[in-house]
Amino acid sequence: MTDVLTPVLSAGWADDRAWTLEAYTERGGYRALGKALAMSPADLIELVKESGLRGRGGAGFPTGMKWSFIPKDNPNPTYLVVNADESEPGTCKDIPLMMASPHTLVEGVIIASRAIGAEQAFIYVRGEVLHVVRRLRAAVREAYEAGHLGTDIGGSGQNLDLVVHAGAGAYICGEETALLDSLEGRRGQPRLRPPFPAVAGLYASPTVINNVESIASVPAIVDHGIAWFGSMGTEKSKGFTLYSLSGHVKRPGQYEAPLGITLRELLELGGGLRDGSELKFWTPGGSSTPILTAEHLDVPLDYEGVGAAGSMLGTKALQVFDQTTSVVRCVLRWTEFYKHESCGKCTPCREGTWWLVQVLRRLDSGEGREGDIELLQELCGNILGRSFCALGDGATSPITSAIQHFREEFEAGMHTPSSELFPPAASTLF
Ligand code: L3W
Ligand code: SF4
Repeated sequence: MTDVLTPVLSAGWADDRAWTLEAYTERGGYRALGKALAMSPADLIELVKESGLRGRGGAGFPTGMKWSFIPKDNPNPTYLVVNADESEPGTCKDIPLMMASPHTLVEGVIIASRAIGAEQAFIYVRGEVLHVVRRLRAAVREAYEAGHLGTDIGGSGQNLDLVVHAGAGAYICGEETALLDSLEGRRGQPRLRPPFPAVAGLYASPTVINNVESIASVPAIVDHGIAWFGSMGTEKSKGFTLYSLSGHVKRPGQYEAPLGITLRELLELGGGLRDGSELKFWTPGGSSTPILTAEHLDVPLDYEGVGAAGSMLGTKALQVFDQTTSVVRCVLRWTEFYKHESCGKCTPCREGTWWLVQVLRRLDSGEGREGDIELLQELCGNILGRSFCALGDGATSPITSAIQHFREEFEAGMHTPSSELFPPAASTLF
């Protein structure tokens, strides 16, 4: 096994009152800010570009490159928006990070804002998690009082105001342009791209939107340098990251490790599968990424490795299911989620997810019809690539991949209910 745990973001999470400014400063917090304030914005962008940091929200887009898209001569203000609308099923890394060490994010926000020339930043938090909103607001208050936010930060001439905004609780508001609509006070629905937010985002002004973990990774890179960051991970997927391990495992939780670690290694860290469990299938990055099986235990969990295995690294939410789990029932649960969360803007996703649920429900209850598997595939084919945003595409991933790996379970759904094949009492999850 590689030298696995690399606690950087999660360092100090267990400390007494880890979330306070005092505790954060004691463990080296805001040292990177001092270094960043002594650097020019252009040098900061170059540093993050060269570090190879890629977006941790799902797409893996190079963070420094995104920052460099901000136009130099735009007369409008530039904004930084942190996407803290963590809602992808199985994904639970940003919330613990913000709860345990909100100042890591605040420090990252200040550094990123300096890099892109923003004097106003927002953290858009998922509406249901008011405890996170309170924790962040307390950290922002402390940062203002310490002179890390406000005017002339650290005597550098840098100004920054930071607002923590609570959404109303909708998965679609994690889509970056829907998030902007919501932040502007409208119903959150995706916008046409291009223009990308870097050109016309919040209030039609240049806007960088980054995931919580991406921004929170920046202070450590500034503090320790790009050689240190690049010493972890793989050639194209550099650094450390938070993997959310859940399901039929002994010790579910957040595991911070280099990109490129395998599920086999992470399971070892998590104490293995529960007694009596055998790995049946798993998601590498939440339910929007095609499922994988026991065959893929040694796939490197980086953007390239998971891609080559036919899936996506996504949010690195590793949901692990054992032999007691009905694939059909699990996929139905996920599809009900997508149907519920579909914003309704485009027909393939709005209508398609509804029909997918109808077909999956009858397969789950053992009342599937001849041709239902082909019908599911056809419906998915009409959603994938024809929807307005990634939610529609993501809704098809679990279905098409589950049919690919476990077709016989869908065939069984034409005569036998899932509950008979996989009695719920035998499973600890459903
Ligand atoms: C300027 C260009 N900017 C791309 C920017 C773009 C965005 C970033 C990535 O979806 C994935 C999705 C979910 N000029 C640009 C440009 N950009 N070209 O780069 O863009 P993109 O389109 O590759 O992805 P996305 O729209 O950000 C995210 C997957 O993540 N996912 C879901 C995650 C859900 C959460 C959550 O609940 N919070 O994170 C899981 O796998 O399916 O594929 O910033 O503007 N030419
Ligand atoms: Fe809305 Fe779904 Fe269309 Fe996205 S794909 S715009 S969520 S209806």
